[in-house]
This record gives sequence, C-alpha cells and structure tokens, in this order.
Amino acid sequence: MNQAEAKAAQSAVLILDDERDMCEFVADVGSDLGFKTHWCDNFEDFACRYSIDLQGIFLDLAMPGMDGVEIIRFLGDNHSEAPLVLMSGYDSDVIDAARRLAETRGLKVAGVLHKPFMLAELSAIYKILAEVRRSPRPSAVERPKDIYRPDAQALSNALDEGHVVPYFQAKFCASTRQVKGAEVLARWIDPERGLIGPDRFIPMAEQDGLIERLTDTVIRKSLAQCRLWRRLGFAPRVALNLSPLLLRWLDLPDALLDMAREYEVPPEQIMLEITETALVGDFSASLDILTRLRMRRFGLSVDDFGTGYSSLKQLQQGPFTELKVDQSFIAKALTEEGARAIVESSIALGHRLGLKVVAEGIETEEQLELVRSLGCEEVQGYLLGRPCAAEGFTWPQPLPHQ
Ligand code: G
Ligand code: G
Ligand code: MN
Repeated sequence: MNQAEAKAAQSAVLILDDERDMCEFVADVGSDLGFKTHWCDNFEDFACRYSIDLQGIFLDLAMPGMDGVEIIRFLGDNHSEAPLVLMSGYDSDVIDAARRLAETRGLKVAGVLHKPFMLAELSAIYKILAEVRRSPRPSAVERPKDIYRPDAQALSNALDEGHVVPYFQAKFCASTRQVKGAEVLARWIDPERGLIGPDRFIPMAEQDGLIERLTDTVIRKSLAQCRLWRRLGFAPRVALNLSPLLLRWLDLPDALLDMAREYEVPPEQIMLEITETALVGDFSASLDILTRLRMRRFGLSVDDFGTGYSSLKQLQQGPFTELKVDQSFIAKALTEEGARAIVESSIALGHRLGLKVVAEGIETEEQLELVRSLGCEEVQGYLLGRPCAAEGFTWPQPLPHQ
C-alpha cells in the first residue's frame, strides 16, 4: 500500500441520499479509491454517522421529508471541514444557491453533481475523490481556535514598535498590463509569529479605538515610501483603504491634505478606497466629508462594490471617481450566470456614472479577458501581482516627458 492509499484507508466518506442506487454508485467509486464509505438514506442515521474527521460528504439536496438546507445548517453548526459534494436533480440556479448557502456557513464545497448520473458524473466523482485524497486530512488543517487572535494591547505595542507596515499590490491597465498604481494593504509583521493579515486586526482596531492611530501609521509610511519613489524618478499612484469609521471625522479632509503636503505627494496621485457599506447610515455626514475630500483633489473609490447595502442613489450622489467590482463576483463570473450578470452590469453602471472601473481578485487569464472585453479599465489580483513589501515592488520606468 502506498502512502496515499494508506491515508485514504483511514479516511471515511459519508453519503446521504434517499435513493439507494445513488448511494451505492458513489460508494463504489469511493471504495475503488480506497476510502471507507458509509451511506444512509435518512437524516437520523446521517447525524449518528457524522464525525469531524470525515474526509468527504456527498449530499442529496432533495429528499422526501427534508431538504438539504437543513443538513447544510447541521454541518455548519458542527463546523464540518470535510469537502462537501452537492447532488441534485434541481436546476443549476437552485444548486448554485445551495452552494452559496453552504459557503456562507463556512463549508467547503468540493463539487456539484447533476442527476441523473451519467458517464460525466462518474468521472467527476473520481476526480473529486482523487482530489480529496491528496488534500490534508481535516485534523491536520489549522483549526480556527489555533489562530492567534491579537488583543488591543498587542496591537498598540506593535504600532509603537513599528511592526505594522504597508504592503503594496499593483493595479494594472486591463489591456496593456502596465502598472498604473498600487493599493496599500496593511500588514502586521510580528517578529515571532510572522505575518498577521488585516482581517485579524482591523476589526479589532475599529472596535477598540485604535483605528485612527493605525491609519495614521499606515498612511504616513506609505506616503514616505511614495516620496522616496518620486525622488527616484517614478510617478507612484497609491490607493489607501479608509475605515468607514473615519468618515465620521470632520477633520479627515484637512488631516489627509496636511499629510499629503508633508510627504510631497500630490492628492491627485492618492485614491481613497471606501467600502460600500460605509455609505449606509448617516449618508449626509459622509457626503460632506467625501465632497470636501474631492475638493482637495483626492480620488474616491467605491470598494467591494456589490456587497454593501448602499442605494444606487447614494452611488450616484457621491463624488466618486472609481468603482471596484468585488472579487467575490469575479471569482464566480465564469461559472455562475448571476455573478456574471453582476460583473457586467456593475461595469456598465460605473461607466454610465462616469467612473473608472477596476476589477479585483483577477486570478486567471479567462477572468482578465472577460473584464477587459467588458471595458473594465484596470485590474488587480494574484494573476498579475500579489501584495508585497515596498522593496519588492517595481514601478515601470516613467516616460521622459512625465
Ligand atoms: O490585505 P487583505 O490582504 O487581507 O485585506 C483584507 C481587508 O483589509 C481588505 O478589505 C482591505 O480593504 C482591508 N485593509 C487592508 N489594509 C487596510 C488599512 O490600512 N486600513 C483599513 N481600514 N482597511 C485595510
Ligand atoms: O476589500 P479590498 O479590496 O481592500 O481587499 C483586498 C483584499 O483582496 C486583500 O485581502 C488582498 O490580499 C486580497 N486579494 C488581492 N488580490 C487577490 C486575488 O487575486 N485573489 C484573492 N483571493 N484575494 C486577493
Ligand atoms: Mn481596497
């Protein structure tokens, strides 16, 4: 027995379907590949058989007396880490909805199988199980509880010691692939724990009153870097993320303008990215600040467009100059009709409102080609450039007349 087979032998796959021949069909493939397979035709048995160590779960979405949604909830509540395969005879939009539901509950959807099973499904089952066998067992994966959750004191110390630094992710022209600018993304580099991402400290900074200090640190370091780049003959354009909370601070426009002057970076070269959710709530107060920022010549970008709850009227009334289509739609645009419709209409809407449109989260050539063909001006994503430290960032040589 080789290593992969030995690993598979300890692994179990659980199948829930009220049609016995479907269960046997999947179970046969699983056994062929060396998995222990269990199948059941009702939820009670499934719940008894369920364990956190499962290597894969095949789930029928439509069974008499219960729907797959209840089981998805059960798996979410039990923090299931096993790759989940959804099986159904429903239309693909129903299956897509179930997949999204499972993902929002933290489940990992490994695939979807359409009934009735044909040859294509058989090979899909082989492919999914072979993939499952190669991936680490759930118990070997870092569990959420093992992740370091810093507190406010730790962040405050890190800020004092200069451990929070800007990383830069390039924004490219969608057609020429030239670097047009960079988005600043905060990183906490802890000498012992290594790199800590912003998702683990920005919400906490917002909650514990550290967001102003953190933003001040990140902006000053980014602008100091820009000054250096400018002195080296480059023309860096940077995008800074602003917490929604800062849009309640009436002195923000002047404070930012003072910083831009101090570091000798023209505000026209600075884009301020504001998440769409920030536009909810007291919009007139935000509008006051946004307008004054625009009057000081900063660029204003609506970040994560499509995920917030702002009305189109707010988008139309705000003095924005750029719209960033959220990466969650880009990720699904080539496989889900609904996501593609959102990408298409966001780009068209941005253009109708006179905004430059940026697509974020571009990971494949196909995604790049899609947004380029829809007229999107700029792209950002792992395909062309990951966030990196200033030292790793290269600007194109400016043209002589610049
Ligand atoms: O950098 P990712 O690589 O993980 O960033 C995750 C989220 O954190 C993004 O939504 C980004 O907008 C946000 N973020 C990154 N840096 C900053 C920052 O300096 N300030 C604020 N408010 N948000 C930031
Ligand atoms: O919300 P905002 O647009 O500021 O977030 C940017 C986030 O997206 C950062 O966490 C950044 O690291 C991440 N990111 C950038 N490019 C890609 C990509 O191609 N794929 C994925 N999955 N994340 C990306
Ligand atoms: Mn952003």
